[in-house]
Amino acid sequence: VPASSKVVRDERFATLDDQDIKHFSGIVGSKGLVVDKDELEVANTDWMRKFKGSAQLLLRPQSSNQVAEILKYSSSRRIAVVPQGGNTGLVGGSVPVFDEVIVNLGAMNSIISFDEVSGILICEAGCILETLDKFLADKGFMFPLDLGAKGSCQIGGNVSTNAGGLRLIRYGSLHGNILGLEVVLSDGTILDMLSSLRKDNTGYDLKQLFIAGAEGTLGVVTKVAVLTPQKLPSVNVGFLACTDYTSCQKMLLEARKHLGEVLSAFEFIDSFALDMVLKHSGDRHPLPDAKEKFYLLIETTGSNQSHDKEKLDNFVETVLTQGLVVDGTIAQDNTQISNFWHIREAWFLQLPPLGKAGAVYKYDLSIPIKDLYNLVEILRERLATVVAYGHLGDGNLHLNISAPDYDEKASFFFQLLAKIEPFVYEWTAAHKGSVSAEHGLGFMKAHAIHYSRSPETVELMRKMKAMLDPNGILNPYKVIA
Ligand code: FAD
Ligand code: 2HG
Ligand code: ZN
Repeated sequence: VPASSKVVRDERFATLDDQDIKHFSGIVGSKGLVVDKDELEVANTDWMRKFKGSAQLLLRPQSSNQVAEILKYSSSRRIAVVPQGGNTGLVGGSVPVFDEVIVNLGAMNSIISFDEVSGILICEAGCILETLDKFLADKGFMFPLDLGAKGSCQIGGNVSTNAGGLRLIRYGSLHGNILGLEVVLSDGTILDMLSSLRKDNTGYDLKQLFIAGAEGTLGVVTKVAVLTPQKLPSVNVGFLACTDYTSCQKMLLEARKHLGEVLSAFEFIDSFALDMVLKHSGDRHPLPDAKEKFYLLIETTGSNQSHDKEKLDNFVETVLTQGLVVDGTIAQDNTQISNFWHIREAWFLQLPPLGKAGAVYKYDLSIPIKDLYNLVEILRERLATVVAYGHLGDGNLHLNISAPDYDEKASFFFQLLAKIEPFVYEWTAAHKGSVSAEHGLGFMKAHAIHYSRSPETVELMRKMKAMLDPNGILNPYKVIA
C-alpha cells in the first residue's frame, strides 16, 4: 500500500523543476545523479516492500561538502529530502512518502583511520557494516554491533536508528560506542563533532541527538568515530529448551551469574515461532526430540576456549540440575555455531513476505522482562499466528503477524489490524514499555510516539526539530510527524 495514503503531501515543499536538477547535477556530477526509473523504483521501495514513495531524483554525494551543498540548496528552495543508507530499515523511514529527493550515502564509503592501540575507527557514513567488520577482523578487532542486515546496512543508518542487534547485551548500545560524528545540518552547516576520545565532557553531548531518535530528521550523518573491541577467539553457542517462561527469566539471571564476562548473546523464541520458521527455512530442528515451549540461544565469547567451554558446560549442568532447562545442545564446531546462528537469523528472514507472497506486521517492543511474554499469550487469544522472539537479554520482544498482503483497504486487513492496534501499543504503554525498542519510529510508528513519550517531551522534540531544520525539509512525515 502506498505509504502516502495515510498523510497528505505538505504543499509548502517545492516540486522539482529542470533548474533544480541542473543545480544538483552541478553539485554531484553525472555519476551522483540518478533519474533512471528502475534504480528509482528500488530506492523508492523499503526493505519490507510495504512503503513506497515516488521520488523522481536520487542523489549520491561523494563528500560531506557535497551533502552540505545539497542541503543548503534544498533548504533555500524548500525541497524535501530523505537521507538513505542501506535501505534496510523496518519502519519505512528510509524511503520517501511522496516525491522527496533521496540522498543516499552509499558512495561515501571510505575508511579514514584506524588506531590499533585505542581501537578507534573513523569512517564515512556510507560504509557497509559487514565491510567494516571484515576490515577490523583483519586487524584482530570487531565491530561492536552485529545484525542480520549487516551485508547491506550502512554505519550512518545504524547510527541514525541506534540499531541494537544480536550482541547489545555484551557490547552495549551505539550511544556508548560512538565517540564522535560529523553531521550536516539542513542549512548546509557541517557540524564537526568527530571526537575520538574515550572521555570528553565538554558541554552538551550533542552527537547523542543524532544517534537514534533522529532517523534522518535532524541532519545527515557523514562521518563516524567508533570504539571497537578486540575480536576474541573463543566462541561457544548453546541451544537450550525450557518448559516455561519463568524458567527463561531465571536462565537469564543464572547466565549472568555463571557466564558473566563471557556472555555475548541471549536470544529467545517460542516453539510456535520456531516450528513455523523451520517449516519455511527447511533447517533441521536443533533439538529434534524437544517438546518444550521455549528455546534460548546463548553465546559466549572470550579469550580462552577451554576455560570458556568449561564455564558453559558447568552452567548447562547447573541449570539442568535446577530443572530450568530440560533439553539442550552445545555446538561442537564452527559449522554448528553457524547453523545455530543461521536458524536465529531465519527467525526473521524466513518469515513472509521475504521471497514469498504475503505481508508481515511487525512490532518491536521493549517490555519489562517479567511481563514480556504475557503480551504474546494475550495476543494469541486474539490471533492465531503470532510469531514471537527477541533479544530477551535486552527485554526486547519482536512480534510478527502474517497477513496475505498489505492491502489496507481489504476487509481482512481491517479485521486483523483492529485486533492488534492500538491494543499492542496501549498494553505496552500500560506496562511501562516502549513501542520502539530498536527499529525506530520512521513512518510506520510516527503516530505512536505518544505511547512512549510524554506530551512535554514530544513538544521539546518539535522545538528542537524546528531549530535544526526550520524549513522541515529533512525526512518529513517521519518520527514526530
Ligand atoms: P536505512 O534503512 O537506509 O535508514 C534508516 C533510517 O536512518 C532512515 O530514517 C534514514 O532516513 C536514516 N538514515 C540512514 N542513513 C542516514 C545518514 N547517513 N544520516 C542520517 N540519517 C540516515 N535493527 C536492529 O536494531 N537490530 C537488529 O537486529 C536488526 N536486524 C535486522 C535484520 C534485517 C535482515 C533487516 C533487514 C533489518 C534489521 N534491522 C535491525 C533494522 C535496522 O534498523 C537496520 O538494518 C539498520 O540499522 C538501518 O541501516 P540502513 O543503512 O539500512 O539505514
Ligand atoms: C532481529 O532481531 C531484527 O532479527 C528484526 O531486529 C526483528 O522485526 C523483526 O522481526
Ligand atoms: Zn532485533
